[in-house]
Amino acid sequence: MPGVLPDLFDAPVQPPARVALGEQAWLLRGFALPHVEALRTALRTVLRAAPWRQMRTPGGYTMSVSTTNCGALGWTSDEQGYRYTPRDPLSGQPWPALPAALQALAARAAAEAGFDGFAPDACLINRYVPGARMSLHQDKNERDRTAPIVSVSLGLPAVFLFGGLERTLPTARYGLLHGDVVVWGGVDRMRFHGVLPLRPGVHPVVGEQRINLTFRRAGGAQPLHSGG
Ligand code: MD3
Ligand code: FE
Repeated sequence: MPGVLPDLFDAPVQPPARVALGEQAWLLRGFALPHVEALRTALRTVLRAAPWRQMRTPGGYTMSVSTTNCGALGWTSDEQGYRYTPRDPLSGQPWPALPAALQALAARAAAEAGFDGFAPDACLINRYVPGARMSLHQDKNERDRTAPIVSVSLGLPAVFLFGGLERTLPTARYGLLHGDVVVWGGVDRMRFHGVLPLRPGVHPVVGEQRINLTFRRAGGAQPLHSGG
């Protein structure tokens, strides 16, 4: 049977491109890889106006991740609580704009996962250095819970915890790699989730850090038929 064995052995062993995390939650492996340079360029522009800062929690802790935002609304936290604001509290200025190319990337990822017409108005950007983590939580400050959330990972790999609708339910673990995108909405929108402490390392493009961008609909529901 000439040909058969070479074909088999030559076939690259590809991990699946789409992993179902839940009924309405998808991991899209490498979905953002063609857009890494656009993401890094946009990030540099955002950081000039709204640099990294470590937010305080209402409980009096300082978060181990550093954070910034772009878009009409940005997520902030201080002793008063968690909320979305139209201005950066550090500068008093509106958050930097959400670049159209990033908004389009988030919308295409959402559509891949079955959420058509996603129009994010907020992009929360987290920076993890080795040891930084995010404890198990739900994302519940967004007004529009019908919209999904789209997450883009850059840089060092992280172990992501994917739990249930109650804090005490068991969690599954997934590695999130440079260029991976996660989309979750619908019945999976309110799942508890977190990130284990980042392991030290050097990513060839991004260096000694992991950056995660989450695109959200934080304000009211988008008007139906927006844009005609
Ligand atoms: C949530 N960020 O900013 S996003 C956050 O990697 C946040 O920085 C994490 O949680 C980060 O609020 C995780 C990835 C993610 C993936 C799947 C989920 C979050 C999810 C499924 C359900 C709920
Ligand atoms: Fe979250």
